[in-house]
Amino acid sequence: MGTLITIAVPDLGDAKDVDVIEVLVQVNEVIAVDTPLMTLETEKATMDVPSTVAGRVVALRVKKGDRVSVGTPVADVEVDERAVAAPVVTSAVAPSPSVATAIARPVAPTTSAPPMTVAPLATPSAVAQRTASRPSVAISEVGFATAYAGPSVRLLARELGVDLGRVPGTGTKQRITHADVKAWVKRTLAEGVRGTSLPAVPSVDFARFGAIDITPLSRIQKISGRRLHASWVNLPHVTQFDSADITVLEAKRLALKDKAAAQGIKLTLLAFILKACTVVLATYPRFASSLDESGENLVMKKYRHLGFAADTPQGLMVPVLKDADRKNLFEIARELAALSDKGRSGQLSATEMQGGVFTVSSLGGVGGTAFTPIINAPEVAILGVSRASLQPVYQGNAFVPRLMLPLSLSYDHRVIDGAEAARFTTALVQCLADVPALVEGLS
Ligand code: CAO
Repeated sequence: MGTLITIAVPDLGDAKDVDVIEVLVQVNEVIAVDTPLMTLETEKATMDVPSTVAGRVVALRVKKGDRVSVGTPVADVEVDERAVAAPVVTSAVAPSPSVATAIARPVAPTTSAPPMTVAPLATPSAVAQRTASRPSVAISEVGFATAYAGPSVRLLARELGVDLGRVPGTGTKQRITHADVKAWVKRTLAEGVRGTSLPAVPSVDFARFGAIDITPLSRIQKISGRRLHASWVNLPHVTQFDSADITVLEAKRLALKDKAAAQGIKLTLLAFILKACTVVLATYPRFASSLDESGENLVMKKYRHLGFAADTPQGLMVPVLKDADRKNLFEIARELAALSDKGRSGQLSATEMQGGVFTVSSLGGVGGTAFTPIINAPEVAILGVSRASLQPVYQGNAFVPRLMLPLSLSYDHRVIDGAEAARFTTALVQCLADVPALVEGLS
Protein backbone atom coordinates (compact mmCIF):
# COMPACT_ATOMS: atom_id res chain seq x y z
CA MET A 1 0.00 0.00 0.00
CA GLY A 2 1.31 3.50 -0.88
CA THR A 3 1.44 6.60 1.29
CA LEU A 4 -1.82 8.33 2.05
CA ILE A 5 -1.86 11.99 1.17
CA THR A 6 -4.61 14.37 2.15
CA ILE A 7 -5.21 17.10 -0.37
CA ALA A 8 -6.26 20.38 1.21
CA VAL A 9 -7.77 23.59 -0.13
CA PRO A 10 -5.02 25.97 -1.21
CA ASP A 11 -4.68 29.67 -0.53
CA LEU A 12 -7.87 31.35 -1.70
CA GLY A 13 -6.74 34.90 -1.14
CA ASP A 14 -9.36 36.72 0.92
CA ALA A 15 -12.10 34.18 0.27
CA LYS A 16 -13.42 32.10 3.17
CA ASP A 17 -16.29 29.67 3.50
CA VAL A 18 -16.37 29.06 -0.20
CA ASP A 19 -19.10 26.85 -1.69
CA VAL A 20 -18.22 23.44 -3.10
CA ILE A 21 -20.46 23.40 -6.14
CA GLU A 22 -19.28 20.20 -7.75
CA VAL A 23 -17.21 17.20 -6.69
CA LEU A 24 -15.48 15.89 -9.79
CA VAL A 25 -13.99 12.58 -8.64
CA GLN A 26 -15.24 9.47 -6.91
CA VAL A 27 -13.82 7.17 -4.27
CA ASN A 28 -11.55 4.54 -5.88
CA GLU A 29 -11.02 6.69 -8.96
CA VAL A 30 -7.44 6.72 -10.21
CA ILE A 31 -6.31 10.27 -10.77
CA ALA A 32 -3.29 12.03 -12.20
CA VAL A 33 -1.47 15.14 -11.09
CA ASP A 34 -3.72 18.08 -11.98
CA THR A 35 -6.93 16.06 -12.18
CA PRO A 36 -9.60 18.52 -10.95
CA LEU A 37 -11.03 17.25 -7.67
CA MET A 38 -13.81 19.75 -7.12
CA THR A 39 -15.09 23.12 -8.17
CA LEU A 40 -15.42 25.98 -5.69
CA GLU A 41 -17.39 29.13 -6.23
CA THR A 42 -16.85 32.50 -4.65
CA GLU A 43 -18.86 35.58 -5.46
CA LYS A 44 -16.30 36.51 -8.08
CA ALA A 45 -15.12 33.29 -9.65
CA THR A 46 -15.39 29.55 -9.96
CA MET A 47 -12.22 27.57 -9.51
CA ASP A 48 -11.13 23.97 -9.62
CA VAL A 49 -8.97 22.36 -6.97
CA PRO A 50 -6.56 20.10 -8.87
CA SER A 51 -4.78 17.17 -7.31
CA THR A 52 -1.10 17.66 -6.65
CA VAL A 53 -0.41 13.94 -6.63
CA ALA A 54 -1.20 10.91 -8.74
CA GLY A 55 -2.86 7.90 -7.17
CA ARG A 56 -6.21 6.46 -6.11
CA VAL A 57 -8.86 8.43 -4.25
CA VAL A 58 -9.42 6.62 -0.96
CA ALA A 59 -11.85 9.04 0.69
CA LEU A 60 -13.61 12.28 -0.09
CA ARG A 61 -13.68 14.70 2.84
CA VAL A 62 -16.18 17.16 1.34
CA LYS A 63 -19.39 16.96 -0.63
CA LYS A 64 -21.34 19.26 -2.87
CA GLY A 65 -22.84 22.11 -0.83
CA ASP A 66 -20.10 22.12 1.84
CA ARG A 67 -18.20 25.30 2.57
CA VAL A 68 -14.43 25.25 2.68
CA SER A 69 -11.53 27.58 3.45
CA VAL A 70 -7.78 27.36 3.03
CA GLY A 71 -6.44 24.16 4.56
CA THR A 72 -9.75 22.28 4.61
CA PRO A 73 -8.95 18.64 3.76
CA VAL A 74 -10.84 17.62 0.62
CA ALA A 75 -9.64 14.15 -0.34
CA ASP A 76 -7.34 11.33 0.76
CA VAL A 77 -5.28 9.87 -2.04
CA GLU A 78 -3.19 6.72 -1.91
CA VAL A 79 -0.17 7.87 -3.80
CA ASP A 80 1.61 6.12 -6.60
CA GLU A 81 5.10 6.91 -5.24
CA ARG A 82 6.70 7.05 -8.66
CA ALA A 83 4.23 9.66 -9.82
CA VAL A 84 4.40 12.24 -7.01
CA ALA A 85 4.86 15.45 -8.93
CA ALA A 86 4.54 18.13 -6.31
CA PRO A 87 6.24 18.81 -3.03
CA VAL A 88 4.31 17.11 -0.28
CA VAL A 89 4.07 19.01 2.97
CA THR A 90 3.69 16.91 6.07
CA SER A 91 1.16 18.76 8.11
CA ALA A 92 0.21 18.98 11.72
CA VAL A 93 -3.35 18.30 10.68
CA ALA A 94 -2.44 14.86 9.38
CA PRO A 95 -4.83 12.46 11.11
CA SER A 96 -2.25 9.70 11.53
CA PRO A 97 1.52 9.40 11.20
CA SER A 98 1.17 7.54 7.90
CA VAL A 99 -0.93 10.32 6.40
CA ALA A 100 0.53 13.51 4.97
CA THR A 101 -1.23 16.59 3.66
CA ALA A 102 -0.53 18.10 0.28
CA ILE A 103 -1.60 21.68 0.00
CA ALA A 104 -2.91 22.30 -3.48
CA ARG A 105 -0.77 24.87 -5.23
CA PRO A 106 -1.72 28.48 -4.74
CA VAL A 107 -3.90 30.31 -7.17
CA ALA A 108 -2.30 31.44 -10.41
CA PRO A 109 -0.65 33.60 -11.57
CA THR A 110 1.79 33.53 -8.71
CA THR A 111 3.18 30.14 -9.67
CA SER A 112 4.98 28.86 -12.70
CA ALA A 113 3.63 25.36 -12.11
CA PRO A 114 0.26 24.45 -13.66
CA PRO A 115 -2.08 26.69 -11.69
CA MET A 116 -5.14 25.95 -9.73
CA THR A 117 -7.46 26.89 -12.52
CA VAL A 118 -9.74 29.85 -11.96
CA ALA A 119 -12.61 31.00 -14.10
CA PRO A 120 -14.00 34.46 -13.43
CA LEU A 121 -17.73 34.61 -13.96
CA ALA A 122 -18.76 35.92 -17.36
CA THR A 123 -15.28 36.99 -18.44
CA PRO A 124 -12.70 35.14 -20.50
CA SER A 125 -11.33 32.32 -18.38
CA ALA A 126 -7.77 31.34 -17.70
CA VAL A 127 -8.47 27.94 -19.18
CA ALA A 128 -10.07 29.37 -22.28
CA GLN A 129 -7.00 31.49 -22.80
CA ARG A 130 -4.68 28.60 -22.05
CA THR A 131 -6.38 26.37 -24.58
CA ALA A 132 -7.18 28.95 -27.23
CA SER A 133 -4.17 27.97 -29.29
CA ARG A 134 -5.28 24.33 -29.58
CA PRO A 135 -6.86 23.17 -32.80
CA SER A 136 -10.55 23.51 -32.16
CA VAL A 137 -13.81 22.97 -34.00
CA ALA A 138 -16.15 25.83 -34.88
CA ILE A 139 -16.46 27.34 -31.44
CA SER A 140 -17.60 30.89 -30.84
CA GLU A 141 -14.80 32.11 -28.56
CA VAL A 142 -16.91 34.95 -27.17
CA GLY A 143 -19.77 32.61 -26.32
CA PHE A 144 -17.32 30.09 -24.89
CA ALA A 145 -15.54 32.66 -22.75
CA THR A 146 -18.70 34.15 -21.32
CA ALA A 147 -20.37 30.81 -20.57
CA TYR A 148 -20.90 30.18 -16.86
CA ALA A 149 -18.73 27.11 -16.23
CA GLY A 150 -15.73 26.02 -14.23
CA PRO A 151 -12.28 25.39 -15.66
CA SER A 152 -12.56 21.61 -15.80
CA VAL A 153 -15.89 21.89 -17.63
CA ARG A 154 -14.24 24.28 -20.06
CA LEU A 155 -11.38 21.85 -20.54
CA LEU A 156 -13.80 19.00 -21.19
CA ALA A 157 -15.74 21.16 -23.66
CA ARG A 158 -12.51 22.04 -25.49
CA GLU A 159 -11.50 18.40 -25.68
CA LEU A 160 -14.87 17.39 -27.10
CA GLY A 161 -15.12 20.40 -29.39
CA VAL A 162 -18.28 21.65 -27.69
CA ASP A 163 -19.23 25.29 -28.02
CA LEU A 164 -20.01 26.06 -24.38
CA GLY A 165 -21.98 29.13 -25.36
CA ARG A 166 -24.68 26.82 -26.75
CA VAL A 167 -24.91 24.43 -23.80
CA PRO A 168 -27.76 25.04 -21.35
CA GLY A 169 -26.59 24.80 -17.73
CA THR A 170 -28.54 22.85 -15.14
CA GLY A 171 -26.32 23.62 -12.14
CA THR A 172 -26.87 26.27 -9.49
CA LYS A 173 -27.61 29.60 -11.16
CA GLN A 174 -27.64 27.79 -14.56
CA ARG A 175 -24.01 26.89 -14.22
CA ILE A 176 -22.87 24.41 -16.88
CA THR A 177 -21.74 21.08 -15.39
CA HIS A 178 -19.78 18.15 -16.80
CA ALA A 179 -23.05 16.28 -17.17
CA ASP A 180 -24.48 19.15 -19.24
CA VAL A 181 -21.54 18.99 -21.67
CA LYS A 182 -21.85 15.22 -22.02
CA ALA A 183 -25.62 15.43 -22.51
CA TRP A 184 -25.06 18.06 -25.20
CA VAL A 185 -22.63 15.80 -27.04
CA LYS A 186 -25.04 12.85 -26.89
CA ARG A 187 -27.95 14.94 -28.12
CA THR A 188 -25.93 16.44 -30.95
CA LEU A 189 -24.70 13.02 -32.06
CA ALA A 190 -28.24 11.63 -32.03
CA GLU A 191 -29.48 14.60 -34.04
CA GLY A 192 -26.62 14.11 -36.48
CA VAL A 193 -27.60 10.48 -37.02
CA ARG A 194 -31.23 11.47 -37.50
CA GLY A 195 -30.19 14.27 -39.81
CA THR A 196 -28.30 11.92 -42.11
CA SER A 197 -30.87 9.15 -42.08
CA LEU A 198 -32.93 8.69 -45.22
CA PRO A 199 -36.30 10.34 -45.52
CA ALA A 200 -39.04 7.72 -45.30
CA VAL A 201 -41.08 6.69 -48.31
CA PRO A 202 -44.74 7.60 -47.69
CA SER A 203 -46.76 4.75 -46.29
CA VAL A 204 -49.88 4.08 -48.37
CA ASP A 205 -52.91 1.95 -47.57
CA PHE A 206 -53.15 0.35 -51.03
CA ALA A 207 -56.34 -1.54 -50.13
CA ARG A 208 -58.17 1.77 -50.16
CA PHE A 209 -57.76 1.85 -53.94
CA GLY A 210 -58.57 -1.77 -54.86
CA ALA A 211 -58.00 -5.44 -54.05
CA ILE A 212 -54.49 -6.47 -53.00
CA ASP A 213 -52.50 -9.58 -52.00
CA ILE A 214 -49.45 -9.67 -49.76
CA THR A 215 -46.49 -11.73 -51.03
CA PRO A 216 -43.52 -11.99 -48.65
CA LEU A 217 -40.05 -11.42 -50.08
CA SER A 218 -37.92 -14.55 -50.23
CA ARG A 219 -35.06 -14.94 -47.77
CA ILE A 220 -32.57 -14.32 -50.60
CA GLN A 221 -34.42 -11.22 -51.72
CA LYS A 222 -34.32 -9.82 -48.19
CA ILE A 223 -30.57 -10.48 -47.90
CA SER A 224 -29.66 -9.18 -51.35
CA GLY A 225 -32.03 -6.23 -50.92
CA ARG A 226 -30.18 -5.06 -47.83
CA ARG A 227 -26.80 -5.44 -49.53
CA LEU A 228 -27.90 -3.66 -52.69
CA HIS A 229 -29.37 -0.83 -50.66
CA ALA A 230 -26.19 -0.50 -48.58
CA SER A 231 -24.11 -0.29 -51.74
CA TRP A 232 -26.49 2.17 -53.38
CA VAL A 233 -26.43 4.62 -50.48
CA ASN A 234 -22.77 4.21 -49.49
CA LEU A 235 -20.90 4.10 -52.80
CA PRO A 236 -20.86 7.00 -55.25
CA HIS A 237 -21.79 5.07 -58.39
CA VAL A 238 -20.96 6.19 -61.89
CA THR A 239 -21.67 4.05 -64.95
CA GLN A 240 -19.44 4.07 -68.02
CA PHE A 241 -21.04 2.78 -71.23
CA ASP A 242 -19.35 1.25 -74.25
CA SER A 243 -20.03 -1.33 -76.93
CA ALA A 244 -17.82 -4.10 -78.20
CA ASP A 245 -17.76 -5.53 -81.69
CA ILE A 246 -18.13 -9.27 -81.02
CA THR A 247 -18.79 -10.34 -84.62
CA VAL A 248 -15.61 -12.40 -84.79
CA LEU A 249 -16.01 -13.65 -81.24
CA GLU A 250 -19.57 -14.87 -81.87
CA ALA A 251 -18.41 -16.67 -85.01
CA LYS A 252 -15.73 -18.38 -82.96
CA ARG A 253 -18.21 -19.26 -80.21
CA LEU A 254 -20.51 -20.92 -82.74
CA ALA A 255 -17.51 -22.71 -84.27
CA LEU A 256 -16.46 -24.05 -80.88
CA LYS A 257 -19.96 -24.90 -79.64
CA ASP A 258 -19.97 -28.50 -80.83
CA LYS A 259 -16.47 -29.15 -79.57
CA ALA A 260 -17.50 -27.78 -76.18
CA ALA A 261 -20.74 -29.77 -76.21
CA ALA A 262 -18.73 -32.93 -76.86
CA GLN A 263 -17.04 -32.27 -73.50
CA GLY A 264 -20.42 -31.61 -71.87
CA ILE A 265 -19.91 -27.84 -71.91
CA LYS A 266 -22.44 -25.17 -72.93
CA LEU A 267 -20.29 -22.41 -74.36
CA THR A 268 -22.06 -19.09 -73.82
CA LEU A 269 -20.93 -15.55 -74.42
CA LEU A 270 -20.59 -14.95 -70.70
CA ALA A 271 -17.65 -17.36 -70.52
CA PHE A 272 -15.77 -15.25 -73.10
CA ILE A 273 -16.62 -12.07 -71.16
CA LEU A 274 -15.36 -13.49 -67.86
CA LYS A 275 -12.18 -14.62 -69.57
CA ALA A 276 -11.71 -11.14 -71.07
CA CYS A 277 -12.26 -9.56 -67.62
CA THR A 278 -9.38 -11.57 -66.14
CA VAL A 279 -7.11 -10.22 -68.89
CA VAL A 280 -8.16 -6.59 -68.39
CA LEU A 281 -8.03 -6.84 -64.58
CA ALA A 282 -4.38 -7.86 -64.88
CA THR A 283 -3.70 -4.43 -66.40
CA TYR A 284 -6.15 -2.54 -64.16
CA PRO A 285 -5.88 -4.24 -60.74
CA ARG A 286 -7.59 -1.32 -58.99
CA PHE A 287 -10.91 -2.61 -60.33
CA ALA A 288 -10.39 -5.73 -58.20
CA SER A 289 -9.56 -3.79 -55.03
CA SER A 290 -11.62 -2.73 -52.01
CA LEU A 291 -11.40 0.19 -49.65
CA ASP A 292 -10.41 -0.85 -46.14
CA GLU A 293 -12.62 0.07 -43.21
CA SER A 294 -10.83 3.34 -42.57
CA GLY A 295 -11.62 4.34 -46.15
CA GLU A 296 -8.01 5.50 -46.48
CA ASN A 297 -6.31 2.45 -47.99
CA LEU A 298 -6.95 0.16 -50.89
CA VAL A 299 -6.81 -3.57 -50.37
CA MET A 300 -5.22 -4.90 -53.56
CA LYS A 301 -6.22 -8.52 -54.04
CA LYS A 302 -3.86 -10.81 -55.89
CA TYR A 303 -6.48 -13.46 -56.58
CA ARG A 304 -9.05 -13.20 -59.33
CA HIS A 305 -12.24 -14.81 -58.10
CA LEU A 306 -15.02 -13.44 -60.31
CA GLY A 307 -18.67 -13.23 -59.32
CA PHE A 308 -21.55 -13.35 -61.78
CA ALA A 309 -25.16 -12.42 -61.14
CA ALA A 310 -27.55 -15.33 -61.56
CA ASP A 311 -31.30 -15.01 -61.81
CA THR A 312 -32.72 -17.88 -59.73
CA PRO A 313 -36.26 -18.75 -58.59
CA GLN A 314 -35.23 -17.70 -55.06
CA GLY A 315 -33.94 -14.34 -56.27
CA LEU A 316 -30.67 -12.78 -57.36
CA MET A 317 -27.56 -14.74 -56.37
CA VAL A 318 -23.89 -14.11 -57.10
CA PRO A 319 -21.89 -17.35 -57.39
CA VAL A 320 -18.13 -16.88 -57.46
CA LEU A 321 -15.85 -18.55 -59.94
CA LYS A 322 -12.56 -19.06 -58.13
CA ASP A 323 -9.22 -18.22 -59.77
CA ALA A 324 -10.81 -17.41 -63.13
CA ASP A 325 -7.45 -16.11 -64.39
CA ARG A 326 -5.95 -19.59 -64.13
CA LYS A 327 -8.69 -21.29 -66.16
CA ASN A 328 -9.16 -21.59 -69.89
CA LEU A 329 -12.38 -20.71 -71.67
CA PHE A 330 -13.88 -24.20 -71.48
CA GLU A 331 -13.06 -24.54 -67.78
CA ILE A 332 -14.72 -21.21 -67.13
CA ALA A 333 -17.80 -22.18 -69.19
CA ARG A 334 -18.08 -25.53 -67.41
CA GLU A 335 -17.87 -23.99 -63.96
CA LEU A 336 -20.19 -21.16 -64.90
CA ALA A 337 -22.89 -23.63 -65.91
CA ALA A 338 -22.35 -25.79 -62.81
CA LEU A 339 -22.58 -22.80 -60.46
CA SER A 340 -25.66 -21.45 -62.32
CA ASP A 341 -27.40 -24.83 -62.02
CA LYS A 342 -26.58 -25.00 -58.33
CA GLY A 343 -27.93 -21.47 -57.89
CA ARG A 344 -31.18 -22.32 -59.64
CA SER A 345 -31.71 -25.46 -57.57
CA GLY A 346 -30.85 -23.66 -54.33
CA GLN A 347 -27.72 -25.79 -53.80
CA LEU A 348 -25.07 -23.07 -53.64
CA SER A 349 -23.01 -23.12 -50.47
CA ALA A 350 -21.98 -19.92 -48.70
CA THR A 351 -18.35 -20.39 -49.72
CA GLU A 352 -19.41 -20.62 -53.37
CA MET A 353 -20.72 -17.06 -53.07
CA GLN A 354 -17.74 -15.55 -51.24
CA GLY A 355 -14.39 -14.05 -52.12
CA GLY A 356 -15.30 -12.30 -55.37
CA VAL A 357 -13.19 -9.32 -56.45
CA PHE A 358 -15.27 -8.15 -59.43
CA THR A 359 -18.72 -9.08 -60.70
CA VAL A 360 -20.30 -9.46 -64.11
CA SER A 361 -24.05 -9.11 -64.44
CA SER A 362 -25.32 -10.32 -67.81
CA LEU A 363 -28.84 -9.68 -68.97
CA GLY A 364 -27.83 -10.58 -72.52
CA GLY A 365 -29.88 -13.77 -72.51
CA VAL A 366 -32.95 -11.77 -71.49
CA GLY A 367 -32.86 -8.53 -73.49
CA GLY A 368 -32.41 -4.78 -73.19
CA THR A 369 -29.92 -2.30 -74.54
CA ALA A 370 -28.26 -0.98 -71.37
CA PHE A 371 -28.65 -0.85 -67.60
CA THR A 372 -26.77 0.55 -64.61
CA PRO A 373 -25.73 -2.34 -62.35
CA ILE A 374 -25.27 -1.78 -58.61
CA ILE A 375 -21.76 -2.53 -57.38
CA ASN A 376 -21.46 -5.67 -55.27
CA ALA A 377 -19.81 -3.79 -52.36
CA PRO A 378 -17.19 -3.91 -50.95
CA GLU A 379 -16.08 -4.58 -54.51
CA VAL A 380 -15.53 -1.36 -56.43
CA ALA A 381 -16.77 -2.19 -59.92
CA ILE A 382 -19.28 -4.32 -61.76
CA LEU A 383 -19.70 -4.98 -65.46
CA GLY A 384 -23.22 -5.00 -66.86
CA VAL A 385 -23.74 -6.81 -70.17
CA SER A 386 -26.85 -6.33 -72.31
CA ARG A 387 -28.11 -8.13 -75.38
CA ALA A 388 -25.86 -8.03 -78.45
CA SER A 389 -27.52 -6.89 -81.64
CA LEU A 390 -26.56 -6.34 -85.26
CA GLN A 391 -25.74 -2.66 -85.82
CA PRO A 392 -24.66 -0.74 -88.93
CA VAL A 393 -21.05 0.26 -88.23
CA TYR A 394 -19.19 2.61 -90.56
CA GLN A 395 -15.99 0.85 -91.69
CA GLY A 396 -13.79 1.98 -94.56
CA ASN A 397 -16.28 3.90 -96.61
CA ALA A 398 -19.44 1.95 -95.95
CA PHE A 399 -21.79 0.80 -93.22
CA VAL A 400 -21.33 -2.87 -92.44
CA PRO A 401 -23.45 -5.05 -90.15
CA ARG A 402 -21.54 -5.86 -86.95
CA LEU A 403 -22.68 -7.69 -83.82
CA MET A 404 -22.34 -5.09 -81.08
CA LEU A 405 -22.38 -5.93 -77.39
CA PRO A 406 -23.51 -3.17 -74.97
CA LEU A 407 -21.35 -2.85 -71.85
CA SER A 408 -22.11 -0.83 -68.69
CA LEU A 409 -19.37 -0.56 -66.12
CA SER A 410 -20.50 0.86 -62.75
CA TYR A 411 -17.65 1.91 -60.51
CA ASP A 412 -17.05 3.42 -57.09
CA HIS A 413 -15.90 6.93 -57.87
CA ARG A 414 -14.00 7.15 -54.55
CA VAL A 415 -11.61 4.54 -55.91
CA ILE A 416 -11.79 4.86 -59.67
CA ASP A 417 -11.59 7.98 -61.80
CA GLY A 418 -13.74 8.38 -64.87
CA ALA A 419 -10.75 8.32 -67.23
CA GLU A 420 -9.56 5.06 -65.72
CA ALA A 421 -13.03 3.56 -66.16
CA ALA A 422 -13.10 4.61 -69.81
CA ARG A 423 -9.65 3.06 -70.28
CA PHE A 424 -10.91 -0.14 -68.67
CA THR A 425 -13.91 -0.47 -70.99
CA THR A 426 -11.76 0.45 -74.01
CA ALA A 427 -9.32 -2.31 -73.06
CA LEU A 428 -12.21 -4.71 -72.61
CA VAL A 429 -13.56 -3.87 -76.05
CA GLN A 430 -10.10 -4.54 -77.55
CA CYS A 431 -9.77 -7.75 -75.60
CA LEU A 432 -13.13 -9.07 -76.83
CA ALA A 433 -11.90 -8.42 -80.36
CA ASP A 434 -8.67 -10.33 -79.74
CA VAL A 435 -10.32 -13.74 -80.04
CA PRO A 436 -7.14 -15.88 -80.39
CA ALA A 437 -6.00 -14.70 -76.95
CA LEU A 438 -9.34 -15.62 -75.40
CA VAL A 439 -9.37 -19.16 -76.72
CA GLU A 440 -5.75 -19.79 -75.82
CA GLY A 441 -5.04 -23.05 -74.03
CA LEU A 442 -8.03 -24.99 -75.38
CA SER A 443 -7.32 -28.63 -76.13
N1 CAO B 1 -26.26 -11.05 -76.24
C1 CAO B 1 -26.90 -11.93 -77.03
N2 CAO B 1 -27.15 -13.18 -76.63
C2 CAO B 1 -26.74 -13.58 -75.44
C3 CAO B 1 -26.07 -12.71 -74.59
C4 CAO B 1 -25.82 -11.42 -75.06
N3 CAO B 1 -25.16 -10.52 -74.31
N4 CAO B 1 -25.79 -13.35 -73.44
C5 CAO B 1 -26.28 -14.59 -73.56
N5 CAO B 1 -26.86 -14.72 -74.75
C6 CAO B 1 -27.44 -15.88 -75.26
C7 CAO B 1 -26.62 -17.09 -74.91
O1 CAO B 1 -25.50 -17.24 -75.75
C8 CAO B 1 -27.61 -18.19 -75.04
O2 CAO B 1 -27.81 -18.47 -76.39
P1 CAO B 1 -27.66 -19.92 -76.98
O3 CAO B 1 -28.71 -20.73 -76.28
O4 CAO B 1 -27.89 -19.73 -78.44
O5 CAO B 1 -26.29 -20.39 -76.69
C9 CAO B 1 -28.85 -17.53 -74.49
O6 CAO B 1 -28.66 -16.13 -74.62
C10 CAO B 1 -29.13 -17.81 -73.04
O7 CAO B 1 -27.95 -17.62 -72.29
P2 CAO B 1 -27.99 -17.90 -70.73
O8 CAO B 1 -28.54 -16.74 -70.06
O9 CAO B 1 -28.65 -19.20 -70.47
O10 CAO B 1 -26.47 -18.14 -70.37
P3 CAO B 1 -25.37 -17.10 -69.98
O11 CAO B 1 -24.14 -17.85 -69.76
O12 CAO B 1 -25.29 -15.98 -70.91
O13 CAO B 1 -25.86 -16.54 -68.57
C11 CAO B 1 -26.51 -16.52 -66.32
C12 CAO B 1 -25.86 -17.32 -67.42
C13 CAO B 1 -26.52 -17.32 -65.07
C14 CAO B 1 -25.70 -15.25 -66.10
C15 CAO B 1 -27.90 -16.11 -66.77
O14 CAO B 1 -28.67 -17.24 -66.97
C16 CAO B 1 -28.60 -15.22 -65.80
O15 CAO B 1 -29.08 -15.63 -64.75
N6 CAO B 1 -28.68 -13.94 -66.15
C17 CAO B 1 -29.36 -12.96 -65.34
C18 CAO B 1 -28.38 -12.16 -64.53
C19 CAO B 1 -29.12 -11.09 -63.79
O16 CAO B 1 -30.20 -11.30 -63.28
N7 CAO B 1 -28.52 -9.89 -63.77
C20 CAO B 1 -29.16 -8.77 -63.22
C21 CAO B 1 -28.65 -8.56 -61.86
S1 CAO B 1 -29.32 -7.14 -61.17
O17 CAO B 1 -30.79 -7.60 -60.82
